[in-house]
Amino acid sequence: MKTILVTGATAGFGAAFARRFVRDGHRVIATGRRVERLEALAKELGENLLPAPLDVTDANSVAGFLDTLPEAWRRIDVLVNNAGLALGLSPAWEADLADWDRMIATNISGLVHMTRAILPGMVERDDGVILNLGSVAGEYPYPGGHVYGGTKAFVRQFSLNLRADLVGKNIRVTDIEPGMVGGSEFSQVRFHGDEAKAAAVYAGITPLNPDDIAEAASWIVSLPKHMNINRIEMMPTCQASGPFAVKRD
Ligand code: NDP
Ligand code: 8X3
Repeated sequence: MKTILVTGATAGFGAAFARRFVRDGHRVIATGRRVERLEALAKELGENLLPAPLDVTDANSVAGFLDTLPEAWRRIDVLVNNAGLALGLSPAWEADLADWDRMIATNISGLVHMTRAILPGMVERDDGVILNLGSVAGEYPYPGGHVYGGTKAFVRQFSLNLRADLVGKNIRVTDIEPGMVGGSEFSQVRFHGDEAKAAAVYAGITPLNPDDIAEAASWIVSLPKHMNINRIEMMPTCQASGPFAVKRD
């Protein structure tokens, strides 16, 4: 049984990870800002789910987080840096700077601070797995992707650079890079609660769903210590990369 810390477990992938890991026989520390959702998850999953409210953008809370946990839950075997968001899809020159700042604070600073808080214990024990939620947006540009894609490119390179420091240790790092995934709150958040715009993203397609991503995470966590999956990129079959955009007169 591993102790798995999941950030952003109140919705989407994070809730699916919590359910899947508990089903796999592990125990999960579920974090996020919406406390009532964490409590509902604890009620659903029982004693192997510890609800622990945390805003990853609050550097002091992140730095002191381990000390707030019951003693028996402080040895983190797996860190899932899942909390993240996209905000807006308008062209860069019209984008809201506050949206850009919040994406950077959550997807980059939050993830980096969580990693810095948990990694020393893993190094001390020479044992651990870090799963970072990147995205195909970190690899393939698209209009309106500007800062969101930039944050996910950071997540990919940070993940690979962590491995460069950790070479030879039994600490594995994977960047999970999904394409379109429905059934989470990702698009509602991106469009600031506009349900019609969010629904239009998945109209007429069968996207991946959070359980598909949890399937990959479950597999990675189950692998032997000598195996590191550096990156795993996945898309629904209705999605593929396109040609370069060329503007002709
Ligand atoms: P959701 O919006 O459904 O879930 C996001 C989670 O992040 C929520 O639990 C939310 O919890 C949490 N969160 C957001 N901000 C903070 C914060 N400051 N502190 C703590 N938790 C926070 O999105 P998804 O499940 O779809 O996305 C999960 C991850 O996967 C993200 O990093 C996203 O970028 C990435 N991803 C998503 C894809 C998709 O198509 N859905 C594809 C590729 C990658 P709360 O609000 O309660 O704090
Ligand atoms: C989420 C996938 O294509 O909306 O990271 O950026 S996409």
